[in-house]
Amino acid sequence: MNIYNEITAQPILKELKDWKYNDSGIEKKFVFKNFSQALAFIVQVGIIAEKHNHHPELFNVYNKVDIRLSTHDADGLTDKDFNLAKAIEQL
Ligand code: H2B
Repeated sequence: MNIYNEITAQPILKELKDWKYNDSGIEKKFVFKNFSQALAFIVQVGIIAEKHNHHPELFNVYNKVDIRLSTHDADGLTDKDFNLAKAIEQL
């Protein structure tokens, strides 16, 4: 399994709009019209996460959802995180 750092993550991050490297993971902030839309998004992300057997850190306040992806078992950023981010972008 490839482990990426801030430098090696950059070419892949170029294809992931607004995802940023931070502290051995990648993160993005999503903003919705209201809580209901934010919650629907979280549910969709959860379904994808289960399919991938790879799980995000989620933080929600009203219409905002922050997602952080890192691979806990590898203690770093891996292809699993990029694959899940790409799937989330296709929602
Ligand atoms: N999600 C994330 N983000 N990192 C992991 O290392 C991880 C996971 N490991 N989901 C999986 C589940 C593992 O614990 C199970 C046993 O497959």
